[in-house]
Amino acid sequence: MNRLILLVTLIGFSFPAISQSTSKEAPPGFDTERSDITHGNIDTISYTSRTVGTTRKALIYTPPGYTTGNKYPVLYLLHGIGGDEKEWYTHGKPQVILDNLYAEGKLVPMIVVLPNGRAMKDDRATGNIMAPDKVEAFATFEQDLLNDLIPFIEKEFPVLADREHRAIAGLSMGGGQSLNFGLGNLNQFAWIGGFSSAPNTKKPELLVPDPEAAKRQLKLLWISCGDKDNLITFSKRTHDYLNEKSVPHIYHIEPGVHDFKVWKNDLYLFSQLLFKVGDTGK
Ligand code: FER
Repeated sequence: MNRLILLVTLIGFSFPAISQSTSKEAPPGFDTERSDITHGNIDTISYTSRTVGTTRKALIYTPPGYTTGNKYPVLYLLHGIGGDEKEWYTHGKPQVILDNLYAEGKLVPMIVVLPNGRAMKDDRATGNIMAPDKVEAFATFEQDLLNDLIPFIEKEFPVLADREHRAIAGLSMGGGQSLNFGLGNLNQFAWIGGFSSAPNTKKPELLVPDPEAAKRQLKLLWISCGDKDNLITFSKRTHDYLNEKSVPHIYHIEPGVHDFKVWKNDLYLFSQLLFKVGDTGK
């Protein structure tokens, strides 16, 4: 049985075809900090970027019970056009959402890296965030991620450094980056999520030029969007193409607009799927 189908069956979504729409919503309190559980830890790290020629910052979340005696899979979680490495932390409280999920035994222990996806010398979200050089820097981040940040994380932290233990996901511009970089580097990423992906998302034929390779290599391809988000066309066209080429994926449309209510819910759902069927051999 195809592992994606098995996965989807196990987590309780119905699976009528190659993909399905879902209407799952996180329960009340999923993003409320609890004092009765153990918490993970958030730190800031700095790495040398040969791509940009500067020292760059990222946040890193290590899970409750983290120990350097274990090795962890890694999720790279990317921000949007108006954000930086702190955007998820400030507006999305991923550490609270994930702490609560760990307390319920619903997550595989993983490290989450929150990079700055605007790979240029001044990588702050100031001035005209739509300026061409700033938008271009979101594409340049592919090189920074692959050649600078990932090697740094793998040198400094106890991580499982293979594609089946590496995930990439993000919101909006970060969703487009995740689909572009993930699907463009299937030798590096087996778990890919685009939340409300922006117009930087490559056209489907460029994004997945070899559907058979994608079918073989993907463990999870998640595409989600709010139903009232004007950017939904970019998710929909990707979903339509994947369906046409029979590439398994989850297409999650939920009530909402282009905001963190949707993205927090996406993180809640997506994170629970990660790294759960990747260890069975291949
Ligand atoms: C655009 C509309 C939205 C665009 C980018 C965005 C580069 C990104 C939005 C976000 O990250 O929230 O035309 O062009």
